Amino acid sequence: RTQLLPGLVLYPGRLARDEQVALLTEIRAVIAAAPPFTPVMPRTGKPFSVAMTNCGPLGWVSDRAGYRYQPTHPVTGARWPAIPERLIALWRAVAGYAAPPEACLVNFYDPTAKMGLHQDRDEADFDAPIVSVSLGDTCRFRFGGTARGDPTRSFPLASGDVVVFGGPARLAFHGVDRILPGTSTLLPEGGRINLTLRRVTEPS
Ligand code: MD3
Ligand code: FE
Repeated sequence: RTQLLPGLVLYPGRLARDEQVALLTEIRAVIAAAPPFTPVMPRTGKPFSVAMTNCGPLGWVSDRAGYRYQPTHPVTGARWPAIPERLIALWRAVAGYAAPPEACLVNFYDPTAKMGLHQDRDEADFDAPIVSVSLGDTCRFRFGGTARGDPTRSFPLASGDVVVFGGPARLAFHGVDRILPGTSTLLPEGGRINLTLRRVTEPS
């Protein structure tokens, strides 16, 4: 593990290839139950370039009404499928937070997709970290401070890398500049999948 910045801990290659393959099989089952949807920006309705789905009791959605967590899929109306046990185990191993994750947001990047600089602040609990798992092509990830104008750094995130964003990093601005096509053979279709494990509600 490498502490890159205060609160930002990188576990390069935390998942071996066979673990990535097993996790991918579980994510395929999540997709079958909860098909990826294209969220749109609040008010403007501009579509994201990233497709998304979720597993867990709550899932993150965005539409013209705003960003929020909800228990059901915005298109099918079904409850989100369960978070695979191997992701719960990963959370237990790296999050340093007793309560289990409530949401796992699954982001799908085609080779042209990107995610602009943003903060994740739709959760009621900022004490819990966010745990990120990358699968497939490497991306250039950008990470700054808690104010939009703060200086940023970028670093690659490769398949099997796990990052924990806690403490002062939890409310930092971050985004994905670009996908580096052809950098992984994990996904036959190419592109990148990112999973983020999150607490959403205040611990009771
Ligand atoms: C730092 N996802 O889903 S993962 C997101 O690669 C998101 O799909 C990116 O940003 C992706 O919101 C980045 C790394 C990440 C996730 C959440 C964070 C970094 C974070 C929350 C706070 C600080
Ligand atoms: Fe984010």
